[in-house]
Amino acid sequence: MDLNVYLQERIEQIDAALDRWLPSAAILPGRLHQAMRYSVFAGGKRLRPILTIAASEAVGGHIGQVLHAACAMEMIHTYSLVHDDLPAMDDDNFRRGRPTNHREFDEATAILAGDALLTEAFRLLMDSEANQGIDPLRTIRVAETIARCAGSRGMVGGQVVDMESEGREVDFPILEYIHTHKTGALILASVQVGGWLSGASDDQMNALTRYAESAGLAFQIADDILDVVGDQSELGKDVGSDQARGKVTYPALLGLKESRKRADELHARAIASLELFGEAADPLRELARHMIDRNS
Ligand code: GRG
Repeated sequence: MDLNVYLQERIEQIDAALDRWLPSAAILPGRLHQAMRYSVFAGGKRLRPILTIAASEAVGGHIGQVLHAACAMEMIHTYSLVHDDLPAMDDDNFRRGRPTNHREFDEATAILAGDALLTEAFRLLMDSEANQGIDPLRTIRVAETIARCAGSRGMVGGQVVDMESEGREVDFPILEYIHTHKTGALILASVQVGGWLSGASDDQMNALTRYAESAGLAFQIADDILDVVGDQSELGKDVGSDQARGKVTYPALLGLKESRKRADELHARAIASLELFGEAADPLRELARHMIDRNS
């Protein structure tokens, strides 16, 4: 399969659906809706929604069963970036190659746009039309998983420990906690949701979970490496910011060479976990490579 063609097709489907489901800037409160759309349509890679769709395809499902959930994952991801960039957190000026939300609008609007994106994501997950034909228990399980992965036991928890660790000496278990929670939890949820909504068996769910855990951690190690060796214009954000903030990263603890080796090992583990799916998991296989070989 040609990954670029696959990505392009999926991105177009996801963007069209996001445009349909996000409130229009013509609806009150227009500025808030404009701010939500500003960050959602700022040119992200759409990795999480694509993983949801690819996981569904791996278990014999189709995009129509999971598109709403895929878009919800992207809304939650975007909210996390908007809040992460705020002055109270990373205080960043650029994201996805353009001014951050609070720079383009104002701080209160950015906070509320993030809040509204998170809330809208759960509305969409529960959308009665989008859930037609899906066992309601699966929908409940999906919402529960996403809430857990995004909350204090997942992404928010990872963010808090990351902030608490800035400028401190941190050991490997804490670094792994940060990475598996701040980044890994949402990637895990994205993959699991695709499987559940498309009727995956327990064996298939276990395999998808192993895949997502390995690929998610490899993705974050790649992100740490890019912060050291990446190109600012391709990344669309500042390079070297982790070190400047005294953040704990893989390259800081293990060095670049060992970090790359660890990412490769995790990639191999992710691929091995997909064996039972055959060709249907080719998109997931290609995505795992893409997640560590990327330059943005
Ligand atoms: C504020 C609750 C809260 C959480 C913030 C996601 C996050 C947690 C912080 C963003 C900072 C960061 C570098 C996190 C690591 C995860 C990561 C690599 C995010 C960027 O994801 P990409 O590369 O971004 O998929 P695009 O823009 O392509 O969607």
